[in-house]
Amino acid sequence: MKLQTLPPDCSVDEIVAAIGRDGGCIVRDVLSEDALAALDGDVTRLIEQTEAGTDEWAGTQTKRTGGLVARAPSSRPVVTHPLVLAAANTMLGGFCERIQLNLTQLISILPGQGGQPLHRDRFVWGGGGTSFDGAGAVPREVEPQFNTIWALTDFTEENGATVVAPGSQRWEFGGTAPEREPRPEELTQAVMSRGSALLYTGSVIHAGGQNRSDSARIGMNITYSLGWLRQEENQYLSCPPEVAKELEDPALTDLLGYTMGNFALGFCTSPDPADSPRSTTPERMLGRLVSP
Ligand SMILES: O=C(O)CCC(=O)C(=O)O
Ligand SMILES: [Fe+2]
Repeated sequence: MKLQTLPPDCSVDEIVAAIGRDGGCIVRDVLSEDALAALDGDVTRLIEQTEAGTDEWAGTQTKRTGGLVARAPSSRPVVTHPLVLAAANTMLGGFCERIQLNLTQLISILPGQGGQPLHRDRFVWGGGGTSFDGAGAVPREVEPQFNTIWALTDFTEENGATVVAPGSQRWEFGGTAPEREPRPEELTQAVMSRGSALLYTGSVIHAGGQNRSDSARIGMNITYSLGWLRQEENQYLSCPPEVAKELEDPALTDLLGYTMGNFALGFCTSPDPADSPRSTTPERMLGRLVSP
């Protein structure tokens, strides 16, 4: 069974329907040539500077490069892509008042890298280690995460296009439910052209593919989560206040977490002895709101 591939002008409803059914879908050719060229500039440099992983999970023939909002300005409009954000808000909005950026990571799978262990990304919030369980502290019925992998090279069967088990987001898991490993015929690969995106939930079973080709497969993994969960990539360290306050798009600053998650979630106090120690909001601390 294959994932549905939607055209770049598809609607949010089409995306949500496809993900509801299969756990993921591809939207083809979303990024313009200009956006891709800008990304190439940042990405090539950053990947060159990155060492390969040290364990089976990260991949010893895989380079993972994070902190993209601060270090790759070309990633910023991708993080705030309107179609993706609308789909993420639709799928997660029932479980939180505000979604947040969860992770930014270039994943460059080098020739010779074997397949990554199959998993549900939601396992990070507990429940199953690197297994398929992943219900953990977040109730099974609550979808904590909305994920994207943007193809910066073509994704092919040979070079390690993401492996997905369509429909596995609906399989029983968590609590006492037995883990079920997908059978080979239940797996497909997100074969897509450069500039396309794989969109998928935190509950669908998937993995990075094996690279049997002679060149790298480069994807940009950008994920979002419910605003009341701990972010997988610590955005306050990866994009600290002095960088965040210079960002042009307030929507991006909000996504990083420099805003209130709801009326009481995420307030703060200035560490500067010259400032008042009264509790305040991230917006005020970053100088985005000047009133008291
Ligand atoms: O690189 C990929 O295609 C998927 C990687 C992945 O699933 C992960 O690192 O959690
Ligand atoms: Fe994953």
